[in-house]
Amino acid sequence: MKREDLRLYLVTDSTGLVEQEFLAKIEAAIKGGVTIIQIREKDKSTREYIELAAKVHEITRKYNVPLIIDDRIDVAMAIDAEGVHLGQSDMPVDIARSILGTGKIIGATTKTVEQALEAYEKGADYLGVGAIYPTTTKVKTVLTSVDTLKDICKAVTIPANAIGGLNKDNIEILRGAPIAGICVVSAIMKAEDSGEAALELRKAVDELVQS
Ligand code: TZP
Ligand code: MG
Repeated sequence: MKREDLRLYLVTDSTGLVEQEFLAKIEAAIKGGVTIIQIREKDKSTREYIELAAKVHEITRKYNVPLIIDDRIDVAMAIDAEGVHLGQSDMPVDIARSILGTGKIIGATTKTVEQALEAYEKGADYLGVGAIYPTTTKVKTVLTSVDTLKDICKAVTIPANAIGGLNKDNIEILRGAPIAGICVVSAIMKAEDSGEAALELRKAVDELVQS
């Protein structure tokens, strides 16, 4: 994967949205400037997860945007997604790599330098680091300081993204951290106009990362 692919990373949440709204939000967000999408579903059956992921993949393929599946290697393989994202309680990165091969993207959530080094050594392609701010998204997480984020970026040669409570008005805190981009859920999924939200975020993150 290219470092630039991580610039504006949308993690989806279909909670409270009917399927057509959900898919429309994703397409609008891509048009607005999202560079990579992760489907993250916690309450769906395997069948529902695969069906939804296939529909999202139809959209992402049209725009040449990589599709990552949270946690579920089986779902990623079922729809031939571009990759998976693994948390600290999910399948270890090296085992996922041996199943998926080198052609797929593997991302890992890490909150400490130690976890980051381990994910890197086991073959992760990129890291998600956070939560930087408290989040209202359904997730078990603790805060990670920007100093730790900077240390992680320095400790590994793979790209790292910041995640957690981020929006266009609060990412200034990340200035100077050598991140590849930011990951957001609410800032796009909860926006009335997800295309406009993505456009504004993309402008802000481009300015931040290139500085
Ligand atoms: N991992 C750490 S924070 C988080 C995840 C999945 C959720 C981020 O969601 P939001 O709405 O952008 O705060
Ligand atoms: Mg997980």
